[in-house]
Amino acid sequence: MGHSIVRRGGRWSLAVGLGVALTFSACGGDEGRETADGEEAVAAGTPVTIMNFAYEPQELQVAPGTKVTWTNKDSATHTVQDLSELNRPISPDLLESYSFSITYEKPGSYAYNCGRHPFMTGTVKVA
Ligand SMILES: [Cu+2]
Repeated sequence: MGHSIVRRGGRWSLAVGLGVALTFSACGGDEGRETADGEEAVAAGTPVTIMNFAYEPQELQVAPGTKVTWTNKDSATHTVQDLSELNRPISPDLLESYSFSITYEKPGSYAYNCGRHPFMTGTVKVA
């Protein structure tokens, strides 16, 4: 007989504190379009991946009014620290799989970096 272990293999259903809903970003699909049913679409918007201590893409061009969403895929904790005239407060610490978004309303060039690793830099160009 033995016993069977039921595994929910292949299904990523991680619940974290802070009310952050994780989407299934580990399963391919760089579109950031897979929205979890009924939940706030954290991954919606133009995605930037934080990986290997770098932002990818490092430079991003979007239209005004675009929401840009960073998702940390490193095991290290990172942040998104706006360095532009927006004077946005720095993001919370982004643990692995956490996301953070900024909506850019006006045309311009918006630099940011990681508050923990200032050598990690990126730019959002809004035009
Ligand atoms: Cu960092």
